[in-house]
Amino acid sequence: MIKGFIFDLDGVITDTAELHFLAWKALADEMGWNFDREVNEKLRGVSRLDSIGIIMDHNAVSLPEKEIVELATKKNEIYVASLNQITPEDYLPGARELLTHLRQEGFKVALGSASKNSTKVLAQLDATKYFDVIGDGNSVSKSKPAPDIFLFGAEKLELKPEECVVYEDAESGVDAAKAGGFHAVGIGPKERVGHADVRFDDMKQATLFEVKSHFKDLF
Ligand code: B16
Ligand code: MG
Repeated sequence: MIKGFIFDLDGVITDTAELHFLAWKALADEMGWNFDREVNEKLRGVSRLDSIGIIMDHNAVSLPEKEIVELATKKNEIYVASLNQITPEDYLPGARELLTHLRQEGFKVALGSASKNSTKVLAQLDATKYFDVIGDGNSVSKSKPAPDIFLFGAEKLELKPEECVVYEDAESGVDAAKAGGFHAVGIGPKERVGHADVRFDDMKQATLFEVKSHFKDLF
């Protein structure tokens, strides 16, 4: 029986990818590093420190650990300042409707994001009220594709993985959901999330009705 839903944040509830891009771009420009939207796409769902690692690899740069952490912190300050521009108008189309529907139907709901800034993003969206549990980059140490963040959410919801549906837009996020034994809903193109149990192009299509139709024996 499916009793709960666990949502990734960036790319599922709202699109913070553009703000991450602008913050990484500001840092990269300052450092004289090459960074574009194609490289930014590789950072989808990836933790902050792993992200700077990908950007440095792209530029064939290596630095001492302390300096890497300082630069990632600098990017984060730029990013966090930019979060003030997020408003309740900035849900991805369909996301608020789904969260409202799940509340009405009495499902348990958790967040399962890699971001350490998720509470700020949820507050800006006025979305905190939709979640029983917040699991984010501060909750576990192993990031996706490890299943830890979703296992954390399920445990706090007092549900087993097979009782939960995970919504993810990142390849590593779908890997994490499957590794944990969750039912995975992929949001995005086949090349990225085609390995999910069911895939939709966007959140507008990923309604409770559609998900129930797909997993019909489990509801
Ligand atoms: P922070 P998600 C991820 O969010 C983003 O997709 C990824 O680009 C970012 O690096 C990561 O959060 C960490 O974010 O720097 O705020 O801790 O998709 O897991 O909700
Ligand atoms: Mg995501």
